[in-house]
Amino acid sequence: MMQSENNEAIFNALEAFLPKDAVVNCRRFGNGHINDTYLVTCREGFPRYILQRVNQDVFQNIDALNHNVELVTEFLRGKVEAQGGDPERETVVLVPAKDGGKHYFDGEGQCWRLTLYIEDSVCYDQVEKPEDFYLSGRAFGRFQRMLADFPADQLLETIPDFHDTPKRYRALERAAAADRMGYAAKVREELDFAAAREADTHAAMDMLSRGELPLRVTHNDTKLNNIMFDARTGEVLCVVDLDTIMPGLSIFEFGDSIRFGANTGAEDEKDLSRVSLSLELFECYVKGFLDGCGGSLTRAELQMLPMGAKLMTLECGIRFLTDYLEGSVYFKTAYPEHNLVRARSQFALVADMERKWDEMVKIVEKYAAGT
Ligand code: GN1
Ligand code: MG
Repeated sequence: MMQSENNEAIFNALEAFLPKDAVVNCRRFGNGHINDTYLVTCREGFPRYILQRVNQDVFQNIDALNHNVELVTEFLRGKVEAQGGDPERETVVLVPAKDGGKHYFDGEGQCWRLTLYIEDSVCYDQVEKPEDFYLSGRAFGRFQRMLADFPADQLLETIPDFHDTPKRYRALERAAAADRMGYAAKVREELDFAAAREADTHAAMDMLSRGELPLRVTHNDTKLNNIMFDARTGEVLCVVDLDTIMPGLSIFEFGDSIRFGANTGAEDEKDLSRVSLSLELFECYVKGFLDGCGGSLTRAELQMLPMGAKLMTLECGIRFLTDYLEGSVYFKTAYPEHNLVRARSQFALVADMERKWDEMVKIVEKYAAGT
């Protein structure tokens, strides 16, 4: 019945939530780099579910994480209900365990959660239709607006300094100096690429500390594949992957989507000639995000959107490279060089953004003028 590794732990976790004989099948699901995710099919009379084991190497303060996820899902449910929407399709619904808790810790201290699977939904790892990218931008813009009155003071910082780009760069320098795996010499070119942009890494954080960019409540992982589309209507249903909702910057929200979705190649593209910034997709997303934000962005935020895209791409490359140097202990990898391949693809995209900088700025100006 089970097709995955460590069946016993999975089975045991499922039993904490569901009747003993309910589950028919459980298989790996999605392409997340952090948690273990499974699609659970049950016998008739039950919906399908998503089971996740939360990665506690990454989320070291698991109680803070669970606190946030429970708070955020409740909050979003209230919002969707108030708008007359269907919370079971338009929000992530945590299924309580038999003991009443919304997260379950097994005997080994592993943390599990069960959520409803959204039927007739689809998510994309790459943009198939530009229109979908527009819709995802609008959805993330709206999502940010929806979180505007979230009680930020109740939100715990699950991963401190998550998008603090200068700190991410310093972590890379430390990893290169320690050179645990002996890879540093081989990635000299990549290290030089990052070093040449060290000054850039400060651009957003400096503005934040000077009060020139507002701190908002943000999703912080705005990849296209964290949006579920309705398979029948093509509309956006739901934003998923709520683990990193924390105070953050809108320009990074925008930027991470561009990094992932407006790349003509994959995040882990080996053939760098396929990696580039699609200005067409960039424009779709700008339009969508600004429509979704509905005039809530400040002039400084608007002006910094292109920099948000560059910084998120640079930062992600820095993170992949750091993890490579440290022996790939953070991101899931499919082969030994995977993180290096990812880092190179991110840096190639940064370089292309630099080539297309003036066009990016012009596109943003065109749409910002109308807000
Ligand atoms: C991770 O879990 P996933 O794949 O949605 C990572 C993001 C990175 C992303 C790169 C908690 O997201 O920050 O941008 O990989 N999440 C965490 O694809 O580190
Ligand atoms: Mg995800």
